[in-house]
Amino acid sequence: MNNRKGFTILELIIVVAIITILATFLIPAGGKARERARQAKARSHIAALEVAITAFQTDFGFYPTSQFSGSSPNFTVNSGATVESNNATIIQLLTGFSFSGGNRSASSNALVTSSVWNGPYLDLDVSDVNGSGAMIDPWTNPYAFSLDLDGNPGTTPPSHNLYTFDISSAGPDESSGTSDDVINY
Ligand SMILES: [Ca+2]
Ligand SMILES: [Ca+2]
Repeated sequence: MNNRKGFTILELIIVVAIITILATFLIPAGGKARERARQAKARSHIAALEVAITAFQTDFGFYPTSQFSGSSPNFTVNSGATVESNNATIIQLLTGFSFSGGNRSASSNALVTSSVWNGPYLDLDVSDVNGSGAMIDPWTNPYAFSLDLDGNPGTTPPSHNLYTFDISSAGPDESSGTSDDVINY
């Protein structure tokens, strides 16, 4: 009787071949599942942003922006202001936090500290924000925002939701304006 210990070379070759064949099928499937999960996360981020921005607008009468004047509780959008695109500004006004370098601190923005502010409208983890305080998508690129400030469809951006706001992620290819973008329009 053959008292065998360990593997023969042939057996090892067969095992390696089987693992290679399995990996060929499983790794792309795993990659696709991860990509689907990232896309789902981006869609859920945008849905949460839509709710948060709308709730802010309900309280203030305008979308989150640094282009305002007046004092609490009577704030108005600056005349001539047409759009707010600053991701970090919008995120600060929605969360009530100023994010910087992986830390967050309570915002001292006049809107946030006013009695009108009834947030946080959005809860974010520091991992959802980059070092400059901008909210990032699952591919670590900042979301692009265009929030209408003047109610005038003749002034764009926003280029799609003329009276409300456009939000977009560049998606898996990390390039904006392509078919894999995750958008609210
Ligand atoms: Ca406009
Ligand atoms: Ca894209």
